[in-house]
Amino acid sequence: MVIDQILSSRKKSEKLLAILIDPDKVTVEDIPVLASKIKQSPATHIFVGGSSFDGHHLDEIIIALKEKITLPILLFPGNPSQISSEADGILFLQLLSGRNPDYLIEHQIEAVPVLEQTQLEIISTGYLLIESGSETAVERVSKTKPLAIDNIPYIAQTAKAGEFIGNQLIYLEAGSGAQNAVPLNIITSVSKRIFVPLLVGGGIRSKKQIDDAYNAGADLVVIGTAFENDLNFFD
Ligand code: 1GP
Repeated sequence: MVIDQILSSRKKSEKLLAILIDPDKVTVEDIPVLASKIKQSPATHIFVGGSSFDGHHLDEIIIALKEKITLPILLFPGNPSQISSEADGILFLQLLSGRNPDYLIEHQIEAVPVLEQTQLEIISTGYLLIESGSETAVERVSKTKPLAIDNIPYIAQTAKAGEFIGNQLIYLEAGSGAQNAVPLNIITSVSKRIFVPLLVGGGIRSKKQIDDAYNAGADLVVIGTAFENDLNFFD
């Protein structure tokens, strides 16, 4: 199980890295080159998903990836149309930072009949959108406001509530292509407060930022845009 691997890495203080592929921005023909670059990178996981993707060629993209790479592939869906039984698992997200019932429970209910037809490993993930300088796609699509960066106790408390609810992971998200990544003091406060693994992503553009996020307490860092814009990012 992917969650067991993540927990065991955390125990051993081994840091993890997910490359996020937005299926809206790639074609099946792009996958061989993309896959060989991922293979050369330090990535430990592949996430697939996007804020507004309609799911049209998702199976094909994942099948093409699996032909070339053995890394676990987790769905990171923006909506219930982004489910593919070809993946290994799904981050079953709850947007805890917002108060839009669609993203707190409605989409999750809608996804159940589809998920029941798959063997996907379902990983309950509390998802917290953090203020990052300007409006991001997640904010626009989910119609929710991010948590203010000056209210760290509230952010940590929200993450802890996610853990109490039963989330197996907590994800601090600045938003794809965010102007500013999640501040390091927020990563530290949240990581000290929770026992479940902490994922951090959004607006991370350099290897130093990745290391800083790890040192601040992130167990897994997610890189999307930086790799999308430069396939040699990890060279
Ligand atoms: C977005 O956290 C991910 O959901 C990755 O963000 O595209 O900015 O790397 P970037």
